[in-house]
Amino acid sequence: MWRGVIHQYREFLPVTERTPVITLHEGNTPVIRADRLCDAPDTRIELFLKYEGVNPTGSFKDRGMTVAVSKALEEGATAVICASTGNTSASAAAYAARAGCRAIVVVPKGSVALGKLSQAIMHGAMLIQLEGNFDKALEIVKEASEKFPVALVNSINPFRIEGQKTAAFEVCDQLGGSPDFVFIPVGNAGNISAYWKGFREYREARQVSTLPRMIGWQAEGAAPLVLGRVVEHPETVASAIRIGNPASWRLALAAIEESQGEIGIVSDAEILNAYRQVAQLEGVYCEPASAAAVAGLIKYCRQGKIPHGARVVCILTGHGLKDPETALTLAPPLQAVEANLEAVVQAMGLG
Ligand code: AN7
Repeated sequence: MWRGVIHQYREFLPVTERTPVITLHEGNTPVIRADRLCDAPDTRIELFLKYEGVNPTGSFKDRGMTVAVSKALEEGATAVICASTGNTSASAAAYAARAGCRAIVVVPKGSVALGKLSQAIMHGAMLIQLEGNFDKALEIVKEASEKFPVALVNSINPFRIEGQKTAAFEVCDQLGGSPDFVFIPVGNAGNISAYWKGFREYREARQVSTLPRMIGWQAEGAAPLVLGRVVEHPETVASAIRIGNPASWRLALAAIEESQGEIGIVSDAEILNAYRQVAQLEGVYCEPASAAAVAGLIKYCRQGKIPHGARVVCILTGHGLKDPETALTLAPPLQAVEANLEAVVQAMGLG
């Protein structure tokens, strides 16, 4: 039985026998071969989708949350707090529920996808909507955690990064070696930093002999790392990465530089196109933020920037069901037909 990332990768994690392990058996997500998405006549790449959307709460955040909440509990915390664009709050709420401690989640009002809000509510978190964006929320919870006895579980908590690096170990274990390229969406920049740490540690431990290039992607209206400056009013259809002042700024730039990678921009139109393409060509449903990496991949492939035969992994960070509202905006208004064969045949375009 798979028992979660702490059990699986214990020797790489800051836990001891005294750490109470709070797990939902996260991790062990599939790498799915994808042959249609970047199909080009002259360049064949070996593409895999790391489907993190099938984690217990539907996103990669569970990997970091199992470690952060377990350590918080070990240190005697009775409440955890986070700022979130949605997925962190869903994950914190679930793991806190399992640990029997309180969760306080602070989210930007009106810009969290419905699935994520419903999770925070169902798991019994205290949900505080802020008249302000994610960056402001993060500032506030940081200060709150310094002044009150609540443990911060955003990715500035190093235990979060420790847990999230297990995704890199898994990719290597599943592929039987390191990939050549990793495509990944970047918001608060914790995940790209965590993957790079994971790949490096796995090589140091001689589990793999090479390292991938880290290729990060930001949305056009929320691209501080690409622009090299804070974005005061970040905007993008991908609400999960609507972040203007990423906490792991320096770590992310180091990952890109050390891996001889790159960080690029994709537009909302490119994100929505990729969102649909990966669902319709590969049968894999991810949320818009994850599609930013897919959009980057499609762009990169078109530009011929990936060598023939390269092994590429694209990280699909969250499940499409998190944000059904965005999916529905892509379809014409749904209409019903009369309940008889003729009406249905006509609707099929065969009448
Ligand atoms: C689906 O939940 O920041 O660069 O508060 O939900 O590590 O921030 C979510 C981020 C990518 C970006 N894909 O990862 C939050 C939050 C999805 C996400 C990202 C997020 P980071």
